Amino acid sequence: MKFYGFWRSIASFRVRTALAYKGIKPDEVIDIDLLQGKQRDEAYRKVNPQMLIPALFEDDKSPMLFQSMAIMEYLEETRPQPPLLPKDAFGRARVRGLSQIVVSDAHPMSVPRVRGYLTKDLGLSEERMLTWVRHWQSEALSALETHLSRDKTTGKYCHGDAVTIADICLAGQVVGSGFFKTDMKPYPTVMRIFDACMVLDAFAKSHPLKQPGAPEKV
Ligand SMILES: N[C@@H](CCC(=O)N[C@@H](CS)C(=O)NCC(=O)O)C(=O)O
Repeated sequence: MKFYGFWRSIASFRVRTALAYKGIKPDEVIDIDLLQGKQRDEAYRKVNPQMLIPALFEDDKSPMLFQSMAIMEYLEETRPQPPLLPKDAFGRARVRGLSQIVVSDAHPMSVPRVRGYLTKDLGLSEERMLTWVRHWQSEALSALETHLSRDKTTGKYCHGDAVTIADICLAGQVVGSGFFKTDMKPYPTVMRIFDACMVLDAFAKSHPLKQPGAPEKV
């Protein structure tokens, strides 16, 4: 298995955590340095035409797997134990819905290509761009907090007492929000679940700041 990622990438953190949770260790991990814009190099464009990480290859003959949600679902289908989705359809829909608040609605607002477009193409100051990022992060965190604090299906983790893809997405949202110094005080349920996740080995060792080349803090 070959995994393309980068320490700072929250989408890579999601897939890295799912791999670790399922006890899968890629044979090869290739860093695509987002801070140097390496995702746009011709060599990586040939791997993933969208010029985004993560990407995963099962083996030399497998197709390129792309988009973190699709990759996590692929891992769940091919390695069902330990599960990352509930058994019932309502539960799976809730877990996917919580995940999509992060993956579809919030995360895209803060990725390098969007931040670069806001500052370089549209001329926003760094401060205004950060206000944009924090705004969309707060919207997602607020939606997660409301869901998680009012739903009876919330348990130790986002859905009951077993880790799911929603917890992986929540953890990425919290770590990503930390990178941009978004205020986390209004989200106690999100933070309670984050803390419960981060004591688990799969989450702790997959943390962006625990990866080779990462700084001690950002
Ligand atoms: N929806 C995608 C998002 C992938 C994504 O945006 N990855 C970021 C890093 S977290 C990236 O490669 N950004 C490069 C860029 O914005 O130029 C997924 O979940 O995999």
